[in-house]
Amino acid sequence: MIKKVDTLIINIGQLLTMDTGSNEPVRGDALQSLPIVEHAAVGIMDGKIVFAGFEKDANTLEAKEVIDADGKLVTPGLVDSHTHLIFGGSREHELSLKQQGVPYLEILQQGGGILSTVKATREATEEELLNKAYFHLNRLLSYGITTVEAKSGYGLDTETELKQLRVVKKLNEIHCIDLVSTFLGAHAIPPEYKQQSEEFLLEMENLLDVIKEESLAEFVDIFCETGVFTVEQSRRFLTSAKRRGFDVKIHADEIDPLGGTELAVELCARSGDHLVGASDEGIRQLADSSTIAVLLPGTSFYLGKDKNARAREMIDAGCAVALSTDFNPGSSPTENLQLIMSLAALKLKMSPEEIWYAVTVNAAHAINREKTAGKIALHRPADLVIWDSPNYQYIPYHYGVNHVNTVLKNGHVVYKRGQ
Ligand code: IZC
Ligand code: ZN
Repeated sequence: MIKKVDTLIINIGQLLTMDTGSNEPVRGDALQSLPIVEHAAVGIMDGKIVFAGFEKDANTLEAKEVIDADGKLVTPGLVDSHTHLIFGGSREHELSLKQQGVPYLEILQQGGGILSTVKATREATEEELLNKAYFHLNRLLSYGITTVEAKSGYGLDTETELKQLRVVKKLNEIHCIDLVSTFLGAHAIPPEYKQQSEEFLLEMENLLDVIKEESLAEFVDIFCETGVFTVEQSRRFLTSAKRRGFDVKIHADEIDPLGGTELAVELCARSGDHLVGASDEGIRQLADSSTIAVLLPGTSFYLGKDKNARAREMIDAGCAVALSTDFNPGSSPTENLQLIMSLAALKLKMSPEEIWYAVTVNAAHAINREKTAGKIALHRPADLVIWDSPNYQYIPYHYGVNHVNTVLKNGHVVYKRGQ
């Protein structure tokens, strides 16, 4: 019997469905193999996947539009689970400080770093922030990313934090990328609260109710770091957020090993992010938990650190690992998640299979989108990428360039190379 579809993608050399048949994050032995169909086709109807399998089994499908993938690799749209997308200004002036060896946290202590972006973000209008973030979203899309988490955290006052969160909400309405919003009001201590971190945290805590009421964020995050917020402050702040029904995330053990990894597990956080200084005990606990380890090797690279997150030990212990750009104007100014995949191979010693799980299925889990993003499977949104590549190993191997040929979001072509 003939079945009508809107779009049929034919002549797919390798189809990486990432459809493991389970709705759990992928860890342990399951990371060794990928669900691949060779000589495949994908059928799309009303923006959803209605067929994904061998091309020879697709001959009952009659399509309005046929896309010839020319033997290329097709995968789910990538998921970027940790970005600081909404910001004013930029920080290229800090590059020479970095070259002189001034540490990231010292630049912050001197009123630069995050606080320089806070100044620019406070000065920007909502429309300016929207236009700027829209530009970066287009670039993320061009790199094959169809779902993006976006944090606030460059306002550090009631008005500007809400302004940033409203921009995320608006972008989610007007841009084809799906956005997931995170409130990171506890990102740094602003100058007007110097030496008064408790009072500042109280102001941010008071914002939680309005953020909930207006559905401005799904997650609450905190920068648990030397000179920023302690483990005890992070525990209190995030517990208060959980009580109000938010899911939580933590910038944990990014620079100094404070025990943020253990706190993420204790609070059943959806993710612990960075984890460069995670202790042996932290890794052991993480492996036994549902918390996703979101690793950001672009940040270690950009900050010139020799030390990276111990991805091999985490994966070998049984942790569920995701990878993300950490796109932000200070410690990781890049929208290129493919470059992060290369760094994960070269610096974190992750295998291509582990890397693909980390930018699809596990990244979707890190932001509570495991039911809609990160897999090509029946009834799911047709978010897919056709790559200028013969196989999946090629993407982390050939580094620093964009391999995307075509991106489809909800079944529509939204990006094509050279157009
Ligand atoms: O703007 O520096 N680590 N927050 C915590 C960042 C990096 C973003 C920034
Ligand atoms: Zn971050």
